[in-house]
Amino acid sequence: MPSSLHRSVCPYDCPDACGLVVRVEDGRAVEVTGDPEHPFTRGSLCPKMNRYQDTVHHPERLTTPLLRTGRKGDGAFAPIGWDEALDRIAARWRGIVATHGAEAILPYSYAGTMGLVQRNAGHAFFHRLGASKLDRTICSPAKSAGWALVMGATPAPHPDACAASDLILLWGINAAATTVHSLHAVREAKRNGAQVWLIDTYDHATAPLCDRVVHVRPGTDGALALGILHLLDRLDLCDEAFLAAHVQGAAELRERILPDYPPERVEAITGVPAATLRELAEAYGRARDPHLRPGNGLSRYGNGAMALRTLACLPAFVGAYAKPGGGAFASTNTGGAFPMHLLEREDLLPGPVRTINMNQLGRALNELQDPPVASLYVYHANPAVVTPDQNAVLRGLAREDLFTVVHERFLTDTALFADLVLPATSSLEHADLYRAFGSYCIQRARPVVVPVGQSRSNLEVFQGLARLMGFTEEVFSQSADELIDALLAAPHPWREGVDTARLDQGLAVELDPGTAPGLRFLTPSGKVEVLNPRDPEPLPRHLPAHSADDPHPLQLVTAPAVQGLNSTFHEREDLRRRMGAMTLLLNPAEAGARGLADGAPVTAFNGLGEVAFTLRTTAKVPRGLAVAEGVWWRRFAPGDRTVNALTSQRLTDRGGGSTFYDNRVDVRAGWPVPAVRP
Ligand SMILES: Nc1nc2c(c(=O)[nH]1)N[C@H]1C(S)=C(S)[C@@H](COP(=O)(O)OP(=O)(O)OC[C@H]3O[C@@H](n4cnc5c(=O)[nH]c(N)nc54)[C@H](O)[C@@H]3O)O[C@H]1N2
Ligand SMILES: Nc1nc2c(c(=O)[nH]1)N[C@H]1C(S)=C(S)[C@@H](COP(=O)(O)OP(=O)(O)OC[C@H]3O[C@@H](n4cnc5c(=O)[nH]c(N)nc54)[C@H](O)[C@@H]3O)O[C@H]1N2
Ligand code: SF4
Ligand SMILES: [Mo]
Repeated sequence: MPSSLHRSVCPYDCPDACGLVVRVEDGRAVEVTGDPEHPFTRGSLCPKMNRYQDTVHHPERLTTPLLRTGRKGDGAFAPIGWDEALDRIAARWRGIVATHGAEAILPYSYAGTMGLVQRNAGHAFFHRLGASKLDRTICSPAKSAGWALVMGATPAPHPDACAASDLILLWGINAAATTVHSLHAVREAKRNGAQVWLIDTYDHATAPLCDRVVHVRPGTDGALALGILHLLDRLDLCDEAFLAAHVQGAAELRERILPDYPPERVEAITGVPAATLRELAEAYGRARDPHLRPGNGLSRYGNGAMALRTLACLPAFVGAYAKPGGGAFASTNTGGAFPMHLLEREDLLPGPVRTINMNQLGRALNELQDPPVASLYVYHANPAVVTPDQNAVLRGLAREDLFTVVHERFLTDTALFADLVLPATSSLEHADLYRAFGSYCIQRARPVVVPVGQSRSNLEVFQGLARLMGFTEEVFSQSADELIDALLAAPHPWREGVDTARLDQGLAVELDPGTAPGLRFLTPSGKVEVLNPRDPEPLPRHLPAHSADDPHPLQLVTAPAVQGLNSTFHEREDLRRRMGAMTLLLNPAEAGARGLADGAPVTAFNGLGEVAFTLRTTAKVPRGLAVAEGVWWRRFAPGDRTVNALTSQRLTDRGGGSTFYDNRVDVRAGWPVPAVRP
């Protein structure tokens, strides 16, 4: 069989944005491997993407538009044509606009695909329509906000810089699951003798790679960082010259805040023994090039932005921001290198419209008035399972008067509630421009197979709807390639040296943000702002998490799974098999105290809901903690609900972010009698 090789990009919401090599035979992708020429991927993929062809050509891919024929949520649909589907949407929306105004229409999307064009394809349309805006804050805005309060717009170092470090702190990050390729440089550092510490809530897949694992009580990292700073100060391990020249507010932090965080008090807050804290502070203070890699986990708390802000102070006190392998890597803001306004088109808004925080979809669907949410349009997102407070979300999705459209590749839990389901292309079937947030790579992808069935890309669907709604602006008729060309045509300093010929051939190229370690801090003062005079809280301190006074005995950490990516990949039987059952991990002592044994059916519950799990007892999880890995589809769960029935709609201290890990539960034996759906 004649076969051909094509370059593409992993489209998923993962920092690595890997380069792919796709073998195509007879119009079908038959093999997907990591691109050896991609500087970050280096020829290897994670377990999820190794058989991407099985997702692309999965027998359950949606192939035609579907019209609901049963009750909401039942999943009874009949195929219809595209013209009829789009006509129905346009007609319903015209009616809603006439009755309630366009703000009664709410788009809901996040990051099913990270390509700049397809991900943002709905913005121009919904702005032109005057629909409610969606605040897309489900992931890590608190991390970004907290970091920026100290570091401003200072770019992260090159991701491989930490290979020159002698001490790496992986802080609240399961890199072996969530950013596999960042470990190339970590392993290189280890080969050169570096120590790697993990500061996390439990021993996950990354723990075996680390020399030391420190368990911190969830939501208390701010206190831990302040405890380290207290000891650095007391042990005379600070870089006074760096502090004097490049840091604003070190003296104020030392005077007003650090005295409150002696080791004994920090131990009481964080659960980290004072002796361990001292070892950690000494290791950090004495290292030549200490490197800090904070994940997103610790920011998904009521105090999440403040926690990150406190962490960002650590490298300042030891002068690590100026050292070649040192400093900190939060994420790369590569999106900033493109004129996103060309896609977003806020200028098309007819006037001011309301903004709805995506984490509070449950409240929006059930409680908003003047106008209510009369129509929900979901694309590349799966809110029925990924969004907090699942019971509220499902109750909202079940409203018979809510007109819901879902554009998807699979009949997800959200699609089951749609009035109309539209089939979406996969990344191998459409063009896009990708950028990473864990490296500085950008890459252009062209379609390598024709669309499966009658599936259409996000851009095509919005352009079809725009025609029916009578929108005539040029952005509604530009092809994906034209939009990509426009994004690349606008000059940006980070792209000045980029080899455009390589980019055009589909190869990855690296942006140059000028990140060599230096003393250039892109903050208003030009210094690292330990004291930020523009924030109502000018200095970092430890704030309690939301759940600190919830009487349920176990903190629930709802961490990422190795074999899934949020709710993506659950279509794949091979990966599901490797994941096994939907489990709740508990320390054997916590299980024993409740008379529960490994493998038992259990129910975790709190004031928001109850969820059935299979119990796994493991010493990898400390006492006081329950861990649920992955965001499961309801049909593969032992009960009718998945983990987000236990997480709340409360927001972070800054950035309006999700608080997925800031919840408490208790656990009892048995599974609940199946509830009536939804
Ligand atoms: N395999 C896989 N890869 C993924 C994803 C996935 O679901 N699966 N998701 C993708 C997405 S959307 C994102 S945003 C990134 C996220 O990737 P990361 O940046 O790694 O962040 P998280 O995975 O959310 O959090 C990682 C860790 O935070 C820990 N943690 C939770 N609370 C605390 C705390 O209070 N303190 C400390 N120190 N640690 C805490 C958890 O135990 C968990 O191990 O990964 C992406 N890649
Ligand atoms: N409890 C708990 N909940 C979490 C998290 C957690 O750690 N714990 N993580 C949170 C995080 S970090 C994030 S980022 C969110 C992610 O939430 P979502 O962005 O909703 O991500 P996914 O669950 O991956 O769902 C994406 C969907 O997009 C579809 N899709 C893929 N490509 C395309 C396309 O080109 N077009 C269209 N129309 N559809 C496409 C896929 O089939 C998939 O069903 O989940 C959050 N939810
Ligand atoms: S590591 Fe991330 S970017 Fe790379 S293939 Fe896996 S999911 Fe995609
Ligand atoms: Mo995310």
